[in-house]
Amino acid sequence: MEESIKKDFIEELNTIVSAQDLQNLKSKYIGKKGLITEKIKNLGSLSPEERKIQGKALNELKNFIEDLIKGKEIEITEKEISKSLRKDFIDITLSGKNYYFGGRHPVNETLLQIIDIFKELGFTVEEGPEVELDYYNFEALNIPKDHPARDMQDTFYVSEDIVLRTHTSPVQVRVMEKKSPPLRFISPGKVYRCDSDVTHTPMFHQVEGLMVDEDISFANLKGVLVYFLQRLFGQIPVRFRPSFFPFTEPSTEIDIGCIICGGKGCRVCKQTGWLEVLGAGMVHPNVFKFAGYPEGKYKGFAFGMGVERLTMLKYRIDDIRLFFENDIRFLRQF
Ligand code: 2U9
Repeated sequence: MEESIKKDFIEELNTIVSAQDLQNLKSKYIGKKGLITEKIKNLGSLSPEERKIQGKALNELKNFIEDLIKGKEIEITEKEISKSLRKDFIDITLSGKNYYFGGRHPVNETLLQIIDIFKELGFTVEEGPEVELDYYNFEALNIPKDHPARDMQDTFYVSEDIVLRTHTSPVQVRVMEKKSPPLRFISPGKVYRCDSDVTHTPMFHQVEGLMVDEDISFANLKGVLVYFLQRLFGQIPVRFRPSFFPFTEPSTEIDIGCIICGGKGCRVCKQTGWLEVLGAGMVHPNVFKFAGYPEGKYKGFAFGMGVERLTMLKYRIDDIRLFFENDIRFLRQF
């Protein structure tokens, strides 16, 4: 009797490949209502001698079945593990994905370099509105109503007396209204002019600067600006040419030796050997008058530069519009 159960069990066990089927087989033989379990329950109806012999045989059979099921369990688990290892194989020798990191826009890079140099010289940074009163953009800078710099073609008018600032100079006027000298600061920011070609865009960035005290001279202007240019471009030659701005007197435009041809003459410097990089001058007495400073007490120098122009020279870029196209192939070069 026990021998034939044993034989059936082994035959069935050999066909089993899944954990679920093994569980079912286990229930069939040694589960709560299993074949062997039922037989053990029925032992009570036998005589004491028979019960002893049958009980021993059934117990041995139960242990035998339990051992084989445990063995099969291990076999199935191992098979399943190695199957999933094969399926989820990761080739750690493959090269990884490339991630591209964002970078600073070249104009911003130059702007931050300029700010750093002036900060080292003790200048602070001041900012102001881009939509500005005509008064701060023109009037207070000694540019009266009929001045050619106000030409409709250059200025974006928002209304009769409100403009998009054409330079960051109104920031200096606003600071002077609030603070008394000594003053030493720069005003970086966006400015707007109705102009567009390879060297002009309707919006560009300027850094202007102002230093005012009782005893400021053109020598201070020269010292600060030559030092600044040689920090930004290296040990290049610098020259000053006389010029005119309504808000400075005397006024000057400042050139550096052409960094493309080394001064020999090329297309970029229009064969002159020089590149114009800064405008500057001693603050006009009328500008101090508008700021409400006592007449004759203070002197100061001011300067201005276009950040896109300096960036174009530094990186030898020949079309200003490239800065605003946001072509990733262009931007990745910096
Ligand atoms: C105040 C007094 C004086 C600022 C100055 C320039 C000369 C100048 C140009 C450079 C290239 C503008 O970006 S650009 O086109 N700027 O030449 N700017 S002096 O003078 C001031 C400003 C504010 C109260």
